Amino acid sequence: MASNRTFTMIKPDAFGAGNSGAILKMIEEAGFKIVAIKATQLTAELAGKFYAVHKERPFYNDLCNYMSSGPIIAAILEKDNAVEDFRKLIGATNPADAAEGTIRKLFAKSIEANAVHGSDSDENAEIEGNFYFSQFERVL
Ligand code: IDP
Repeated sequence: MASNRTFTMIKPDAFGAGNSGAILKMIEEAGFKIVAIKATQLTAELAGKFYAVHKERPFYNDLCNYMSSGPIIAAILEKDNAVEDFRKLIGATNPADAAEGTIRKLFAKSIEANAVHGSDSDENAEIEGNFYFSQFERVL
């Protein structure tokens, strides 16, 4: 059975453009409950740990620099079928390919500065949520 939680970040481009509130509103209107949330900023080293799975990809260093270039919002979201439904809500990695009405279509600037992160599996949602939040910083 699919887990009912996923993990998201509002990335530096969207935070910096003042779109965090509009994005969180879309998330809640799509039926997700925010069960943990914080504003924070990654160092390049921490971004490197978060995205370690992409270490061999050509965009890895740029991605780590970009993700540490400004504040972000990290959050854990709850809904039935959370991982899959949230990936649908955010749209394709490249905003040029993202469906109309998706968060990335509306707010992303480029394939790198693409407004939001969404976990790609239940296992990664758990790992990524634990990267940012202790048990005391989330709804049980
Ligand atoms: P996803 O975030 O849609 O799951 P991934 O392939 O896991 O996409 O890539 C992680 C992040 O790395 C993307 O959200 C984006 O910020 C960045 N990224 C992915 N592909 C590229 C690329 O070709 N050039 C630059 N940045 C990229």
